[in-house]
Amino acid sequence: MLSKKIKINPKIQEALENNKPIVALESTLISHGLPYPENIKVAKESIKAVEESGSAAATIGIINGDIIIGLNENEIEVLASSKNVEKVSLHNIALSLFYKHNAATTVATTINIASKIGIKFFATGGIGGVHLGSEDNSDISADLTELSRNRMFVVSSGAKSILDLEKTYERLETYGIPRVSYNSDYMPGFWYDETPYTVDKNFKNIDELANYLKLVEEINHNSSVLIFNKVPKKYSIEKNLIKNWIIASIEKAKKNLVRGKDLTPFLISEINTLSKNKTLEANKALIINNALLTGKISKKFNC
Ligand code: PSU
Ligand code: MN
Repeated sequence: MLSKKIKINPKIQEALENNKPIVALESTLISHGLPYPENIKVAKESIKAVEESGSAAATIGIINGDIIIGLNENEIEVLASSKNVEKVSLHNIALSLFYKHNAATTVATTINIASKIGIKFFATGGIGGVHLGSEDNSDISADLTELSRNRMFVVSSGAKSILDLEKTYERLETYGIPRVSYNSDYMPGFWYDETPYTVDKNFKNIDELANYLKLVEEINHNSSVLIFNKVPKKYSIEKNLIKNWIIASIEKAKKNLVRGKDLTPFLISEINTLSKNKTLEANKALIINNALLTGKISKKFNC
């Protein structure tokens, strides 16, 4: 039986009961990844993109200690605009429920919750991964462990550019997580379109990709599958430009003693400023684009 702490939106309940395609969306990118009011627009446009493709969109978050599957407009507004929204991963989610907080779910917690109720697809911007300097600070996102523990079909533009992408790529392989893509030979770098790391398979056709995912399900593969979708060309930023912004913002984070779960939101926001919002525009575009692709794949998968 599902916990009373999990509240499912009637629209999503109906889709679950009738075996309709559903795409989960996360809320950390709303509360901690994008500034207000752009975050609300992106949240709404992502839902719209999923629905236009014929799937139901379930944005997941925590309101007053209840896990909501399918946040409504008011609830999205709360998570987008309140100052005291927690960022919850697996280590702190139960505390947040216990103390009845408002909280945003990361990739890790969204996957964990969505798979409990049988949602198979999830769209995000960029996953968390192995941070630069992990040899010293051991900062590795729980997104990776949760991807390894639940079978979810996850569309992203790779791992966030601020990370050690080579180590992240290798870690995915260690955990047995297939790294496939839609229309690119390499893993994308979030704000830029190509890293040097080759994908396990570049699918050029959604039918074939959906059929492959059916096989993954049929063999009861234990981990998630990562489906990479690069940032739309028009928004892709030159890698070397980004590199300088990353170095500068990591320096600033060190000076200000920003660590742990505050690090990723701090770096993203610093880099948005340094790039005069070029990275913000790329981030917005890729999130909506990923939602659209996920909706299409999940619809095909369901046929
Ligand atoms: N994708 C975005 N922006 C974000 C995130 C993803 O475009 O802010 C969030 C996700 O929720 C992801 C989190 O789980 O960043 C990673 O945080 P950390 O590095 O602390 O694990
Ligand atoms: Mn971390």
